[in-house]
Amino acid sequence: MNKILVTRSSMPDLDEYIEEIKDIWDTHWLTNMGSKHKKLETQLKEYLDVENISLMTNGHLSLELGLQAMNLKGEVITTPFTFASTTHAIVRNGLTPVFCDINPDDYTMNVNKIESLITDKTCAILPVHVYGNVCNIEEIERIAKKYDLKVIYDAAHTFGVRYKGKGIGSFGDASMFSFHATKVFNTIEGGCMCFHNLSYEKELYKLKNFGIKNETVVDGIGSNAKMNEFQAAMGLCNLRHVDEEIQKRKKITERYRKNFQGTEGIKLSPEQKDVESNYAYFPVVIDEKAFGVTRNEIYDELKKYGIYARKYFYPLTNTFDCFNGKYDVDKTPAALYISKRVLTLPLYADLLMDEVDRICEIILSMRKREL
Ligand code: T4K
Repeated sequence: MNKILVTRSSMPDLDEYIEEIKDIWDTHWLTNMGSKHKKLETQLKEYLDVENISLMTNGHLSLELGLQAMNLKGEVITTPFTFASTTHAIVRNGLTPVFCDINPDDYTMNVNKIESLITDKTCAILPVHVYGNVCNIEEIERIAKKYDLKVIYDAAHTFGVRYKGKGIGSFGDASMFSFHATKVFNTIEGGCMCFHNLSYEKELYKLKNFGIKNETVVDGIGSNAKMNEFQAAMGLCNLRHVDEEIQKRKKITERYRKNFQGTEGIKLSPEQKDVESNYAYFPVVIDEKAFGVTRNEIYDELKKYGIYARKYFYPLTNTFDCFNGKYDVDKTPAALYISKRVLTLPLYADLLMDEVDRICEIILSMRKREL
C-alpha cells in the first residue's frame, strides 16, 4: 500500500539541480553568503514584493534573530495555535509570551482580544498567518500604532500570498517565511526575515554570523544561521516552478472543497476576501456532534488506509510540557476547541485527484457510522 503523507517536498528535476550546483565545484564556495545566496535574495525580494530580506538557514532562526535584532524587552502578544517555533522564538529571546485567543473561523489572532492583554510591559505583537490564512492586518496595525508596539508576523505558511495586491511580507515591521522541505517553496531547510527598517539589515547580517562585525570586532551575541549555497541553489530551482506548484495546489483544494461541500460537521477554512492564496494546507474542523465521529477517530481510520493526516496544531503551545503549566489554557478557549478538532489533510502539488477523492470518501463514509 502506497503511503500518502500530509505533504511531499517539491523538487526540481535532478538535472536542473545539478546544472545549478555545477559551478560550486569551480569556486569551492559552499556557504557564508556566497553568490547563490545573493542571487536568491535578489529574486525573492522581487517575488515576495518586500523591501528588505535576510536569508537564513531555517524559518525558526529567522524569527529568533529577527526578534533579537529588534532588541525587544518584556511581553509579546501571540497565539498558541501554531508550531512550537513561534512561542520558542519568543521565550528563547528572554521575552514573555502572552497568549491571545484565535478566531474560530480562520484560526488567526482574535483582534478583539488584543487590547485587553496590553500592559506597560508589552513590546510587540507576533501574530501567525496560520495555514496561509491572512490575519486582520488593518486592525493589528491600528492597535500597534496606538500603543507603539512592533508587529512581527509569523508568515511561515504564506509564501507567495498577496493581500490587496501587495506581498504579505510587506506588512508589519517584519515577517518571517519558512522555506522548510514541507512548505510551498523550499530550500531544503531555510527561511528569511523581511523588514522595512534598513538598520535591521546590518544587524541580521551580523547576528546570523555569530555577531561578527568584521575580522577584529565581534559586537553582537549572534548565532550561526547562514543559508548555504546548496540550499540557495535548491531555492533558485524551486522558484522557477513555484507558480505552477501553487496552481496545482489550487486545483486539489478546489476538489477537496467540492467533495466536502455542505457536509454537516466538517468546517473548511474560509476563502478570504482580497487574498491571493498559496493553498498551503487543507485543514478541516470536525464537529463530532454533527458529524458523528471525532477528529481522532478519522485520523486513526485514515492511517489504516496508509493516509497520514496531521493534527496541526495540537497540542497548543501554551500547554507544552516544557512550560510546566505556566500558562492558563482556559484563556484561549477557541484555540483549545479548534486544536482538539482540526485535522490537516494531505496536500501537495503531485497529489492525484483520485487520491483526494479516496481520502474524502473514507472520511465521508464515517459520517454517523458506529465504529
Ligand atoms: N512557524 C510556523 C507557523 C511553522 O509552521 C513553522 C514550521 C515554523 C514557524 C518554523 O519554520 P522552520 O524553522 O521549520 O523553517 C513540519 C516542519 O518541520 C516544520 O517546518 C513546519 N512548520 C511544521 C508545520 O511541519 P513536522 O514535525 O510535522 O515534520 P515531519 O518530519 O513530521 O514532516 C511532515 C511531513 O512532511 C512528512 O510526513 C512527509 C513530509 N516531508 C517531510 C520531510 C522532513 C517531506 O516530504 N520531505 C521531508 O524532507 O514539522
